[in-house]
Amino acid sequence: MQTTLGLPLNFPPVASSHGEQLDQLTAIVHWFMLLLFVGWGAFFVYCLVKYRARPGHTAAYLPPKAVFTKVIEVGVIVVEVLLLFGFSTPVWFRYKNHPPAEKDALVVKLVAEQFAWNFQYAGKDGKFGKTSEANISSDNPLGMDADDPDGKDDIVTVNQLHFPVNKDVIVQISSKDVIHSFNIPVLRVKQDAVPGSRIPIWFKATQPGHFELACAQLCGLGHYRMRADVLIDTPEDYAKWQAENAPPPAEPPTSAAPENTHAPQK
Ligand SMILES: [Cu+2]
Repeated sequence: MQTTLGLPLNFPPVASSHGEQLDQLTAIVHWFMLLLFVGWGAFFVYCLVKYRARPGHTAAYLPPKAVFTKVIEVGVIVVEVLLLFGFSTPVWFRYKNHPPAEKDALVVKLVAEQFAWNFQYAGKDGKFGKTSEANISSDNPLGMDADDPDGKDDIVTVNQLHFPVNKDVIVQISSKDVIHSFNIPVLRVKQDAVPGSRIPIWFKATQPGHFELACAQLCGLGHYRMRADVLIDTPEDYAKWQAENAPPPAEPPTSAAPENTHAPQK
């Protein structure tokens, strides 16, 4: 069984650079909570025995005057403040205050919908094609603008997120209909997809592999099947995937009357 800081938390494997720290934080919180649980439990049993009903002993409904309990209460507050500001906040800020630069990262746009994940990659030119609600249809779930030259080389996938290992990835998350939640357990990332907002989340994978993205927000009847394949590729495999999935180059404009060299002779 996998342990973290001596606790059998048995998390899924970690495949992101910040995941280890979050796991350690979870373990620290669990240790403190275990301490608190045992401490308060023992105190509770002590009170049950000491103040039990017995002859010659009547219950007094007065606030406690003991200094000991006050010390414990202050102790709990100190520990909780320490947990929040000493451990959680620094770990959170270290992750959230340092987004990678967009120019050095792979940026992917994501539009969630009932019940699928639509990804858009900028393609070779590094520019995302325009999208518009007006263009959305069953075979154009992102509403890509067919006339926009920036979008000609964009790669669009459904329920398939590819990215290279050891590279910063920024996913800009949005939703078409209701609130969904982008959750990749092995990367320790989770972010709500909110209609009308574009929320960035970032991570760097530390190992290649095939993992799962699952919606973590009950979003309707088909919620259970709202999942996607997460494929963390080696740089070579990613380049190969990109090349294989790039849309074919636009056909060069043909002249008004093309010469037909294969026309049957009359
Ligand atoms: Cu969902």
